[in-house]
Amino acid sequence: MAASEPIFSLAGRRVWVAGHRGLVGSAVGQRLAQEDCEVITVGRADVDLRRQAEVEDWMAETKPEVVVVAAATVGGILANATRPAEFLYDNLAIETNLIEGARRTAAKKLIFLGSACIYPKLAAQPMREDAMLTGPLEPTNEWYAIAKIAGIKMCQAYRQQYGLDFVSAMPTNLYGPGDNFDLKSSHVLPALLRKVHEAKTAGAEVVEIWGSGKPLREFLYVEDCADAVVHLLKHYSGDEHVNVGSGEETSIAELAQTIAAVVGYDGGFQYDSAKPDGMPRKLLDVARLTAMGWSARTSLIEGIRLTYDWYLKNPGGKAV
Ligand code: GFB
Repeated sequence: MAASEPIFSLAGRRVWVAGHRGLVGSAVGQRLAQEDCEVITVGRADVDLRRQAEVEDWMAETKPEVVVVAAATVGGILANATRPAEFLYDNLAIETNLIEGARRTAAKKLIFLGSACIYPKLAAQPMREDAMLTGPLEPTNEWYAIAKIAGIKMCQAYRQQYGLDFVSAMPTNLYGPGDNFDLKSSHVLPALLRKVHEAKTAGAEVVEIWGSGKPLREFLYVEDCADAVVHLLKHYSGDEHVNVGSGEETSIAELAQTIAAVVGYDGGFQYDSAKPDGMPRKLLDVARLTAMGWSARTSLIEGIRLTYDWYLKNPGGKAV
């Protein structure tokens, strides 16, 4: 479907991308370079986003007109399950500081980025936006989910009480250049890319996969996500959060095969049942975003190729 006329113009606006060094934030910054706006950022050493006074002072000084809340403490299933306090505290602090800061400085627009883990563990699939808060959460990521649900509710409350144009987008599992390849804290896609690459290089015959390999996940290339964020900034204003996904799913076992094909690894896989599976299935219903004239462009295999190219040029997955 073709996009309608924008309802919000970024032209000439000062846009703060909070979390500009992260996976999504850096892609959003690059995507915004194509728009006629000024992107502003601040490093962690100058402003700790968990400290309200530091955030409010910086915002009072720079007065961003548009705020992209891409800053968050994130990680894969193990990081989420083993660092519950950090995932809850950091994310609640960051979002409350940024949303309240945007109110104080009268920002014209704010977009809050959440995650598909806000939906109940056993939500009907594909998951529609109205499935939020209809059942118990997946225990491995409930802390992160609670923080992200609070962020959505804050945007709704600020719209209601102050009439501010604050919206929320819920991306599915993201991956791409600049991802975290640290095996203890990363998500599955970069983890398997690294493990398969290292197995190929070492001539190893087996790569270990956590869990049963049966869970289904939807993956979205991060540059597509950044494009959707800009689309929503320009085309969306409303209370309800909007799902951002590719609309396609794959099992973890199939993902491993696809990664093996891209890397050129012909060894086997072994499943570690001591590790958690997490959500059995996590596919977003993207009908609302599609109706707004946006859909994903990058196929999973193409996105994995682009990510692998980046990984090879950035040893260990650290940007050089
Ligand atoms: O990507 P992932 O860590 O997060 O794991 P979730 C997805 C699936 O891949 C799980 C399996 O079933 C993992 O057990 N998996 C297999 C692996 N091998 C590996 C591996 O080597 N590393 C990792 N990390 N997984 C997270 C949430 O859930 O998704 C967050 O914890 C957030 O809150 C994020 O929502 C997007 O998709 O299970």
